[in-house]
Amino acid sequence: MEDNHAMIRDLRPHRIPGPSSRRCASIGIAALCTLCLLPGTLLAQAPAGAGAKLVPIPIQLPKPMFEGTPQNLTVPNLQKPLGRPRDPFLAPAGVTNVAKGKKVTSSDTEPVIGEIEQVTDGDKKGAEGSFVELGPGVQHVTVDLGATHEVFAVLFWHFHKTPRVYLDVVVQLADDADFKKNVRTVFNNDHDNTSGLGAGKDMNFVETAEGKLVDAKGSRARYVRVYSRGNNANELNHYVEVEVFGRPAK
Ligand SMILES: [Ca+2]
Ligand SMILES: [Ca+2]
Repeated sequence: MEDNHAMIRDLRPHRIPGPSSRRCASIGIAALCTLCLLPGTLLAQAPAGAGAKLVPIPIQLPKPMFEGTPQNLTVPNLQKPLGRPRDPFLAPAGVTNVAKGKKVTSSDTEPVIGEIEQVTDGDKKGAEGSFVELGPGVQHVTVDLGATHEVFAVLFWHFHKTPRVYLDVVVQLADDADFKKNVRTVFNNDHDNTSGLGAGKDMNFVETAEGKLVDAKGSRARYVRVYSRGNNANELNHYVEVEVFGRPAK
């Protein structure tokens, strides 16, 4: 009997942490449950149209004109080159470049070199003869998609013969050719509002054969406009190509 009492006494201290251990276990289970809920939470935050099959947009890149990371570019707020190919950009299956061959207008009606039609002619080569040169200062090109489209991405090449940074780049979508109706800015790196379109928070970037891809998030628009204000090498503005990945709006 005495041995049994001794055993019970010995057991008592061990019982005390019991409930606390169970509390710990409960907290642990609660934490696990919270973790289990997280994927559901993330799904709830997925963009509208979730469930539709997303595939990489069919980008065809031109041949690079230079290799490696550009050096000695003294441009503020400059995005560090990725050092590897850009990740695929996903959009609903069937989204294509709807800008190809479409009508283009420009703030410069008499380009210094080339023709404004070159902006959507499908030629994306970096060589001489494959870009249009617009005058100095703030200039833009506007692509008319011909009808309202769901726009998922705007991809453009100013110039990629040598590494360059074009200044005060702004990309806008609108319902009308004059950019008065339902204007939306999807990219703006004019951080000090030099061009008067509003101050933007996007970073400056080095032009390469990959072009600059801007997420337009499926916005509905007929007109796509890209602004710039010269580049780090001269005051002129250039365009090799502007592509708009989208599909006709239903
Ligand atoms: Ca072109
Ligand atoms: Ca500026």
